[in-house]
Amino acid sequence: MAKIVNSWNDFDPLKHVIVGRADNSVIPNEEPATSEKVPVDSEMRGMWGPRPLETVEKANAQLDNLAKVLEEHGVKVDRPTPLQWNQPVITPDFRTDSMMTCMPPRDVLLTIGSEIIAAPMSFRCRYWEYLAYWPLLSQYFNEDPEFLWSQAPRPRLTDKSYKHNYYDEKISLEERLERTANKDFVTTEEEILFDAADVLRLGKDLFIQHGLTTNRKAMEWFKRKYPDLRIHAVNFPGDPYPIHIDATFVPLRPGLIINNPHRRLPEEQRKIFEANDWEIVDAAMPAHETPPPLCYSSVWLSMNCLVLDHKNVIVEASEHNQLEQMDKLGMNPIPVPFRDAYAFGGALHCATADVYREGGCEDYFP
Ligand code: DAV
Repeated sequence: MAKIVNSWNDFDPLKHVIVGRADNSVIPNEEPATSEKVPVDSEMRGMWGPRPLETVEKANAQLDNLAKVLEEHGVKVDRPTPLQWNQPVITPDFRTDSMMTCMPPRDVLLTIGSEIIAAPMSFRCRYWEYLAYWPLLSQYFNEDPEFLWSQAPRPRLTDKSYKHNYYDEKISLEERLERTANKDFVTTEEEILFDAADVLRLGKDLFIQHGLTTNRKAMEWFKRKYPDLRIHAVNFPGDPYPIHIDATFVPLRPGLIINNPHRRLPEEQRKIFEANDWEIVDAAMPAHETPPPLCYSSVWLSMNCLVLDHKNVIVEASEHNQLEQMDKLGMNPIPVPFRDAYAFGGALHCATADVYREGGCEDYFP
């Protein structure tokens, strides 16, 4: 019996990680609050069905290569077991016609110390996604006597969990930004909802983005679950589609964090970083003007990097501005091609979930 699960942040030396798989991925059909999360000018609107096999194969080739690079850097890599995602989700409360994928593990699995929590996601199509990781978590449970295998309260996702007709296609960008600033989002406070990728872990402090995929009730749940940790709600008023914190606010090492210059952390919320001598640096501009085809995310996946330790960081190979910035910040960037996987749910940080990083629960903001 050995310790398998341990991770308190995104930058201590990475030793064991889960890398997603694109097999059987589906573009889910519309359900409450999905169209609100897809940008109005996106080619994805109204589109659904199994993703073209050729794109799945290309994504898998890059995911396999990422796994290989990680192994070359001494990181153990595990892979999920994809389901046949092209099946309906039926519960006593709703029915939706398909599931999605197990490509972005970061959205689903949240590692805090020796615990991994499956998130209570707000998408109906992602209701069973955690099952792809259950064989791995079962194995960790059998082998690591300290591993805490957890599941946040499962949401019912009835119609009460969403504001209906909240955004119509005519809403202007200004109105959207105003809603973000007013913390007025498409999901309601009916029940606890969060995606793991909205939670930024920095030891004793969790910075949680309040947005389209995470609500206030989730913050309250974290406060009660972890009385020894400090929970901070953060929001980024420049983001018209606030989904996940990892293309917005990305720590590189203790004391250094990059922030999306279009989604700057408000003055009030910067204070805790400044008071503790953390440097918040504007992230470099993305190298691309548009995301790749059939991709939900923005060009800011450029900053969605995977930090291996306080020096080494994996950055997408075509993101030359970001690669250069890493170098200037004293990091050693390792370029890995990954754009073919973006459409399946994100970049290098999204595509992984921590199992083991060295180090413990530090207090960076005493
Ligand atoms: O900028 O589109 C992507 C985050 C994916 N986990 C964005 C956020």
